[in-house]
Amino acid sequence: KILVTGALGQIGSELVMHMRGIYGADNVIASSRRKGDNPIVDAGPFELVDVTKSQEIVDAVKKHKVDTIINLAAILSATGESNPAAAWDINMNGLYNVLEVARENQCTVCTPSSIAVFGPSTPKDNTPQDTLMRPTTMYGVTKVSGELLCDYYFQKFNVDTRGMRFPGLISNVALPGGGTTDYAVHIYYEALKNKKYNCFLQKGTFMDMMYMPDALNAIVELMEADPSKLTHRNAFNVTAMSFDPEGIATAIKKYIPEFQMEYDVNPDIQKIADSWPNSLDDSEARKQWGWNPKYDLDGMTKDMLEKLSKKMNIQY
Ligand code: VAH
Repeated sequence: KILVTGALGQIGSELVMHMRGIYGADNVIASSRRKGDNPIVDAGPFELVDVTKSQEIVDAVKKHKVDTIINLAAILSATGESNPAAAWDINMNGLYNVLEVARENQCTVCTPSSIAVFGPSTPKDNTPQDTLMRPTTMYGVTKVSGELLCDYYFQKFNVDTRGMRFPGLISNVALPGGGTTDYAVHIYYEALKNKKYNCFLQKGTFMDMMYMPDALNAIVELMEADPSKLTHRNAFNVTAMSFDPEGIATAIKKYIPEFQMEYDVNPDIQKIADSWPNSLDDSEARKQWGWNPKYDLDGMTKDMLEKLSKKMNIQY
């Protein structure tokens, strides 16, 4: 049985449905610290779990005989800069609680990391799997610490922990919450609604990105990977594409020729984006567990616009 924490967030909203399609609805328990009006809550097993409250994790694990925890509960980079204490509490104390429950109940744990583990002193192009990681955001600090904590629980207590460093994730089901890469999601909604988008990052800000279907496959494939082949655990570089605002605007114009891009740079978010790599080297993930993304920028743009135009009932 699989417990997904933070299941009503950007990744969780799709991962729960994806995993229920593979493993059966009753074998994937969605959980979140509040119910919200997400259809997932009534589509299968759901538990109220606040990862900062260890007993709530224990209760869900024991009630459902959970053997795998996908820990998605987190505060993202931009929100984390405006509330660093909350980011530390949920991202670190929450992770610690999950790992302790996993140790006592023999659960496997997947906690996604992020390109946010890298900082200004990290090589920016083709960033290696093993390299300098001195992040300058609280989110990044919790993600690099989280990677080290997960590896510690693997080495010291033999808890089967695995993770991947996700780039910006683009999806059309649930909106992301307070990420630096969120512009690449909002731009598609705005392109359909207003045929223009006012971007908070400047031209030439290259970052790694990935379409959500590839991210969902990454989690399942890593969790199903043969452990004897994994020489890394937390966490694998994974990417599918790298683009800047002009790149995604050009991709959209292929389908919406009248689309206009404007710029109103947010210096705080620009600072975060500038501290991250331009492109990752994800050859270790490809070698050790067969990582192989399907969507490039054009394929993602075509699918995003098709899905969103149906969802918002807007033709283009
Ligand atoms: C964020 N979307 O922007 C997340 C992610 C790499 C970016 O960690 O904070």
